[in-house]
Amino acid sequence: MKKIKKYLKKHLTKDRYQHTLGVAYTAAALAMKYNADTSNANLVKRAYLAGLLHDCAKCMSDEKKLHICEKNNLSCSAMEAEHPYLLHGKVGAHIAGKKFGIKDEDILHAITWHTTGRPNMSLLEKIIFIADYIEPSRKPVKELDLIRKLAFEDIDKTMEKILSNTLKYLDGKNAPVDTMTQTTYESYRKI
Ligand code: DGI
Ligand code: FE
Ligand code: FE
Repeated sequence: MKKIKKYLKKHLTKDRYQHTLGVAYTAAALAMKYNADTSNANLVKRAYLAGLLHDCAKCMSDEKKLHICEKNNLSCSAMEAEHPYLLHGKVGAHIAGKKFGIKDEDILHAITWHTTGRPNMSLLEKIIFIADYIEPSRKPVKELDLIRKLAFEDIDKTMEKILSNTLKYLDGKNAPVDTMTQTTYESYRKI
């Protein structure tokens, strides 16, 4: 954990590091809430660790992200090549595995999919996706207080709400939507 924090302090801006700690603690709190039957071993600690690492590649240059994908045979869609910030999850998971020896697939998936989500997410994947959106230092967005409350009441409804808001936000900016973000939204709308 010390090595990870040292790396993050070095490679992230101050604000991004602050956000990272917020996501780690928020994810741990959500894990406490949703691991009621304690069937998911060490969920709180794993959520904290995934939260710490989720944006570890966020402050890397686009060139470097693309270079890491190319060198390590990580798939890169046309959309991702054109908007390399969409790759920070995938590259982050790669760093978590290679540099920090994380082998827990669920943690690696949670890091990989934290920006777009994906259908049929695991509990840990949903926790990281949601914690990323609601952590205390996240800049206020529409209905954030409502979403923060909902996050501790109904995890799938929260997924739907966040995805719907993200799509509206992207539409308002005329930003291109990754097919996975759209597909994930459709899947949670049906639940
Ligand atoms: O890295 P963070 O800022 O903490 O959070 P994030 O990894 O969830 O990235 C958030 C941004 O990603 C937010 O501005 C919305 C954007 N995003 C999510 N899905 C898509 C997307 N941007 C585009 N262009 N297309 C998407 O499908
Ligand atoms: Fe991110
Ligand atoms: Fe984040």
